[in-house]
Amino acid sequence: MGAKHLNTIPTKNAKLIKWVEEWADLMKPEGIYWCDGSEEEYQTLMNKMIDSGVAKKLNPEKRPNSVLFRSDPSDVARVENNTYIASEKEEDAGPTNNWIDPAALKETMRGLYDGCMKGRTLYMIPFSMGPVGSNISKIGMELTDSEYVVCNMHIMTRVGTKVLEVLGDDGEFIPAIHSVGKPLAEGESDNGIWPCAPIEKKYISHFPETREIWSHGSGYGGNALLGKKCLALRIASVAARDEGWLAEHMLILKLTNPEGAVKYVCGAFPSACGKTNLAMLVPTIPGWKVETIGDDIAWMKFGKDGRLYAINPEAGFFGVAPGTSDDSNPSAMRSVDKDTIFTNVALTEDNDVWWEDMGRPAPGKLIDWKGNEWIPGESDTKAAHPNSRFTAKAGNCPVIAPEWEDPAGVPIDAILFGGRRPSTIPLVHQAKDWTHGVFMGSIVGSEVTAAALDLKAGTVRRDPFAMLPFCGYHMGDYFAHWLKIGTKSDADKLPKIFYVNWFRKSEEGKWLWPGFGDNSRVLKWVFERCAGKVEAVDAPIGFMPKAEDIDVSGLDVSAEDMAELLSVDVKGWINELDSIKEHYARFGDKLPQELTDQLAILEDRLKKA
Ligand code: O2Y
Ligand code: MN
Repeated sequence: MGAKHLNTIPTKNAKLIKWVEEWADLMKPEGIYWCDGSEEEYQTLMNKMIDSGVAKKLNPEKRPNSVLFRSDPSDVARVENNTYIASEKEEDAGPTNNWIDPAALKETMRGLYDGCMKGRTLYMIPFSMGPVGSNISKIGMELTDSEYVVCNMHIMTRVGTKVLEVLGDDGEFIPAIHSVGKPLAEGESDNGIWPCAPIEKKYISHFPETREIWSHGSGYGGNALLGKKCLALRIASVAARDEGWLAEHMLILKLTNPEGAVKYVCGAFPSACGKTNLAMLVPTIPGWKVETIGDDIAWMKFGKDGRLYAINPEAGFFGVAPGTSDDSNPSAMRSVDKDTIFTNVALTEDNDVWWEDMGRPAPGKLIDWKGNEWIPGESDTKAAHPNSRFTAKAGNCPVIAPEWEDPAGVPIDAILFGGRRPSTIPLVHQAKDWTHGVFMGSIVGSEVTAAALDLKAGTVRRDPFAMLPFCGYHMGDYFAHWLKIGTKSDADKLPKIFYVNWFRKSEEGKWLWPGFGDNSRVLKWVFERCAGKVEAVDAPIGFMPKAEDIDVSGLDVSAEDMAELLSVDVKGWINELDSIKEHYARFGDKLPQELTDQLAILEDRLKKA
C-alpha cells in the first residue's frame, strides 16, 4: 500500500496519477499533497517553515510578506560538476557537458531516491513555463519534498489547478523529480537546519531523449527549482532543436523612443555582466523608456508573419542580491519591497535584510548568511553570500511591461550578445547578417580577472550564447540549429544581431564606459539601426556606429575615450583569432562550416585593414 493522498486528486490524467504514485512508492513520503497554487497554500507552507525555524519572517513593516532562508554552506549555488546530460550517446551531449550513461545514472539515482522522503510530504507541483495555455508554453510536473521549492515555484512559475485544466485527461507534461535527499527519522524535524545531502549525493540530471529531469541532494536555486535552468533551458533547448524554435538564456526588454515607437530586444550575457540590470535599465537619455519582459530566459517561435516572437517562460526573478542597489537597479529594489523570499543575505537587528553594495552601510550589527554575528568594520567576511538571492514576483516590478504575459509573445527586433571584455571588443558592433550574428554568439565570453581556476588573467573564457552550462545537447549542433533558424524566414524579418561591451578599460585600467543607465545610448543606436534610420560604417568586424550617431549629450566621457570605444583594435582582434580557433577546435567536426568560413572572412578582413 503506497502513501496516501492528503487532499483530493485534482486531475483524471491517469498517466500523471500513476507517475506520482510510482515515485511515492519508491520515495516513501508520509503523504502526497497536490499543490493548487493558491495564496493560502503559500502561506500555510511558509508558516510551516517559519515554525520549524528554517525560515525567518522579516519585519512586516519594513518588508511585508517576506522571509529569509539560510541554506547549508554546501548548498549555495548551481553545482555544475554534478549536473549531467545523460543522452543515449555520449557524443550527443558534446564536449561541454558532463555525460553519464542514462541507465547507469538512473540505477544510481533510484538507489538514492529509495526512502529519500521518509518523514516528509511529497508535494506534486503542476506548473506552466509561460502563460498558461500559450502555444509557446510548456507544462511541467515537479514532485518535491521541499516546501521551500513549492513556495519559490509559486513565484517563479505559474502553479496549480489552472495548469491541470490545460493538461486535461491525456495532455503531455515534462516530469521533474526532486528530493533534498534528507529523510527524517520518526519524530525528527528540520529544527532550523536547511535540509540537503552531501556533495557526493547531489545529482542534477537531464535525460534529453525522454525529456526527464531528476534532481537529488540540493534544495537551492537552479538545482531544485526545476522549471528554470533544467526545464526552460536544458530540456527546452533539445525540444526547440527538434521543433524548430529557440530556448535561450536571454533577457527580453521593451524599448520605447520619445515618439512612442517600440522595439523588443533580447540579450544573452554570461553571468556577472548585469543582465537583470539591463533588463530593468533606467535610461539617461530624455524621452526613452525601457520596460522588462524577462531577465533571464526567452523562448522564441516564428509567428505566421515570419517574425520571431518571444515569451518569458518565468513569472519571477531569482536575482543576485549583492550589488543590487538604488543606483544599479532601482526597479529590482522596488520589486523586493514585499512578497519576497531572500536566501543567504544578512539579517539586520530590526529584522530586515542587508547585503554588500546595497547602496547603504550596514545599519548596525548583523547576522550573516551563516547565522553568525557580523559587526560592520570588524568582521572580515561577507555578510551576505556572493550568490545570495531574492525570489520576487515579476508582477511587483515597477517597470514590468504591460504585455509581459501576452500568450502570443512579443516580436523581437534585435538580439544582443556581450561579455566582460576589458580589451579588444568595441562598445557595439552589428552583424552583417544572421550567419555573422551566429558567429558572434558562438564566440561570446568574458575575460578572466584574477587567478580564477587555472586560467591566466586576461584569458577569454568562452561561453557561447551564454548557454555553455545550459545547452542540453552538443554545442556544435546547437550552432547548426541557430544557422538553420536563419534560413526559415526572410532576412528582413529576422532580428538584427549586435555585440555590445560595457566593460572596456583603458590601458591604465580605467573604465571607458559608465554603463548602467548610459547603456541606453547604445540601445538608442540599436533601435535606430533596426528602424533603418541611421547609416553605419562597414568595418572589418561588422557594422560600427559613426561617432556622431552615439548620443553623448550630457555624458561625461572624453572624445578620445569615445574614439577608443568605437574603434577597431586590429592588433587585438588578430590576437583574438587564435583564441577563437582554439575554442572552435573543441567542437570537432560538429562545428558548422559556415562558422569556419566566418572566421576566415574575419581574418582576411583584419589582415587587409
Ligand atoms: O546559483 C543558482 O542556483 C542560480 S543561477 C542563476 C539564477 C538566476 C538567473 N541566472 C542564473 C545563472 O546562473 O545564469
Ligand atoms: Mn541566468
